[in-house]
Amino acid sequence: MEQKFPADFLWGGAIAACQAEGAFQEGGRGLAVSDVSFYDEKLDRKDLSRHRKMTSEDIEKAIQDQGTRHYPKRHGIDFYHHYAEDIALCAEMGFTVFRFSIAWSRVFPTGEETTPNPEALSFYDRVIDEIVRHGMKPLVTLSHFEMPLALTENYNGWQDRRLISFFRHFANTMFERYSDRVKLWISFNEINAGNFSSFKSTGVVQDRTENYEQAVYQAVHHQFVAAALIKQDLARKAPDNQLGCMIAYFATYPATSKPEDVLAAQMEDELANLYYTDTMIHGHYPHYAKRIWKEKGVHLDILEEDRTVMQNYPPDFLAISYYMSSVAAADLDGAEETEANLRQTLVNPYLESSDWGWQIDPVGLRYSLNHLYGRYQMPLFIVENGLGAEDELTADLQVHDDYRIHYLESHIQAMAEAVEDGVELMGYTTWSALDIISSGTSEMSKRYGFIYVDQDDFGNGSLKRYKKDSFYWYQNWIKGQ
Ligand code: BGP
Repeated sequence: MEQKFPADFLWGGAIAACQAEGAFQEGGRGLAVSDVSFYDEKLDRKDLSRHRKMTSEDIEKAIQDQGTRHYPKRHGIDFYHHYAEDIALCAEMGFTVFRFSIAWSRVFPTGEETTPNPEALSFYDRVIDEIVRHGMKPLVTLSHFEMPLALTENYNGWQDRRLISFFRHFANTMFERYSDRVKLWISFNEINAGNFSSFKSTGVVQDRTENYEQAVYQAVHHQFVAAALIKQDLARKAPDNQLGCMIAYFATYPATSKPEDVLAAQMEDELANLYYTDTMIHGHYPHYAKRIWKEKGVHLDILEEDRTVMQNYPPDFLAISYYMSSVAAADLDGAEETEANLRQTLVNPYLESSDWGWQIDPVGLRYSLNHLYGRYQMPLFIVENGLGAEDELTADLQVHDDYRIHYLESHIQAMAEAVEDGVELMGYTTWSALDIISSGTSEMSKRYGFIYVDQDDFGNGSLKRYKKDSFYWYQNWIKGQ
């Protein structure tokens, strides 16, 4: 590939604390919502529906569990102790940006403390200093599906307006401590996950509320307000910093050219994606929101002060994760549905799928970037894109992941086309820099990294890191930029 990107384009990779850090009972960390996700060896990789719901019973069982189930996200890949080695490996690939998240429950174990945990502050000092020392820019996600479990137990998560002040205190503590070295921030990872993985993203437990839709939409409203408030705070504290908003973007195609299917695709795009970005970037709810609320029986509690801060403090950039595209139809009439993806969708007969049923669509990435840039005229940043696959470590300790190289090449090619189309793109952090625990299924065997980590789905292994073929491919690609 000959594509050239702007000289200041950022190349890198991403991880998340709840999938990589581990050390869940070390350094003063409190339990996070991710700590109750267990690995289910009977899981159906092509049906995430079971994993999207978390019941009070599951939570209690996880808290009381004395070893009947395995909770991989509590251990991650032990980034907590391997961070220097892992960051050095990323620097060796030539990364100019490294995306990671700060575990809220490590800094504020119950989410309600006023004083932050000093061991957490010094841990993230060390991580950030390593990243900067290696000449990479830190890109920090403040909330990546890892909020303190206590906030779920005591408030049913973001359903309660008091989460805004708890989160604001956490964000400002981070800005005060790190905004001299961290210049790029993301408020909420995939804020639209509030609707497709509500517990992970908002801490709302379905069986603890009468009207689940109401609870979830209200929770997301509180997150919109919190994102605007911390943008106001950051602008005052560190005007040279940038705060982005983020969604998982699902390019949505009509199943046929039947007008009803085209309308269905437009409405699915609004419901799944644009409801979030329109609200955060335009600073107010879009025209179609009222109909969505009416049809779902939702009556949001919106204060005047909410409207004011949302209108006055939009984000600086729009970050997206992009893995797949989806298909919508006015009526299913025999269309094949799949629960494999992050969201329920129809199968696209023109696309190949990963072993987990995620529909691979690089053209959809170019479509998505043009669609979003055309709508917002705001700099975009692809902060997740990658292929989950069951990699094999050979006897001579190699991983021949040419399928991942092909996936990434085709998506980078699509990005280059979008840049040529005139889209302003800040950078690209692949998911994931190293093999880490899967967000949706808690598998270790669903690998995304350039670096193979020796660990199985039950946490057995040496945790040794091995460079895959894609490590050298990406190193060479970045060198050529
Ligand atoms: C996104 C999350 C990431 C990442 C990705 C891949 O929703 O932001 O944390 O995990 O999904 O999903 P999975 O790990 O389930 O394959």
